[in-house]
Amino acid sequence: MTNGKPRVLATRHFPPDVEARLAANFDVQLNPEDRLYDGAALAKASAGFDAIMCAAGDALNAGTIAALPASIRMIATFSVGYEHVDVAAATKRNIVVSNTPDVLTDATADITLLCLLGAARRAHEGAAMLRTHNWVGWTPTQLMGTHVTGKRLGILGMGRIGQATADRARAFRMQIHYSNRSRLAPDLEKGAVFHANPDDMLPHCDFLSINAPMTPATAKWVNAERIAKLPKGAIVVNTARGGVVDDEALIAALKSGHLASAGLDVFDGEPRIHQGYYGLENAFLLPHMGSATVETRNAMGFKALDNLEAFLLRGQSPPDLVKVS
Ligand code: 8YV
Repeated sequence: MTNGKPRVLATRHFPPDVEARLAANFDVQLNPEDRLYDGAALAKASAGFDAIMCAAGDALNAGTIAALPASIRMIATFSVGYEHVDVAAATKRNIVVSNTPDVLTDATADITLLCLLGAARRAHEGAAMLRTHNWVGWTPTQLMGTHVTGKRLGILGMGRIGQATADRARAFRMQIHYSNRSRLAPDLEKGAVFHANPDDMLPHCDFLSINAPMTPATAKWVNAERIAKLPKGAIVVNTARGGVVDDEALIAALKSGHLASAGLDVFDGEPRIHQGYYGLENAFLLPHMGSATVETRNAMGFKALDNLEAFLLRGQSPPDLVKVS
C-alpha cells in the first residue's frame, strides 16, 4: 500500500470511465498500450501489488498463481467467465477471486441472436458479395438461407445468458429446448422442454446454442458424435467459449453439409483460431464481441471495481466472490 491506497495492477487497457475510478480509489498501474502479459511476466509485474484486475485470456493458471508474490490478496476478473483463473489454486493461497455476472447477460444474448440470424440468413456471404462488387442484383434464388421463425432452438446451459437468449428467441416463435445441470422452475422455464441428458436434446435442435461455461465437463462437448445427432441442416451457435467446440469436427460438418452453417463469436485459442474457419462461406464469425457495448463494458468494469473496493477498501467479502466449484 502506498499513499494509503491499496495497489492494483490492471492487466489490460480498460474503458476510460473504469480506469478513472480505478485511479481515483487505488494506486493503480494501468496498461495504456494493452500489452498482453504472459503468466511469468504477470507474476513478475505483480510484485508489491495487493490485487490484479484481469480479463479473459490472462494466464492466471496454477503455475502463475504459484509464482505470484505474497502481497497479492485478490484477483478481480473483468468477465463473467473465469476459466482463465485457477480458483482452487488461488483459494489455497488465500487469494480471493471475483467476476462480473449479470451485467453482460443482455449484450451477450443479443450477440447470440446476431450469430443465429447471421448464420441462418447467410449474412457473411451477402455482405461479402456486396462489398467485393459481386452483387449482380436481386435474383429469385440468391442467398437463400434457413427460416428461423417457428424452428426448434436447443440451448446448452440455461443460466442467465441462456435464459435471455430463450426470451429473445421466443419473439421469433422458436420452440425452446434446453439442457442444464438442474431443471428451471416453471416461471423461468416458460414452457421450454427440459432434457436431463443434453445428448437427448440434440435430435430436437434445428439450432443449437452453446451458453454453458468452459469446464472439464464441457470441453470439446460439441464433437463429431454429437454433431451427427443433430438433424441434417442444423445450425450451431457459440457465444460462450470456443473450447466447448471441437473445431475439427465442426469444420468437417460445415464442409460436408451436415450442418447448414455456424455462428461463432468465440474460438478455441483465440485470437489464433483454427485456420479452417477462414475459408468457410457458411461460417458467420465475430471476434468475441458478446459484451462489447459501451454500457456493458463500463458496467463490467464498475462491477469489478465494486468487488475490489469491498474487499480492499472496506475489508468485506466481494459481492461476486467466485467459489471453488
Ligand atoms: C468479455 C466474456 O468481454 O465476460 C466474459 O466471460 O466472455 C466477454 O464477453 C471478456 O471475457 C473480457 O474479459
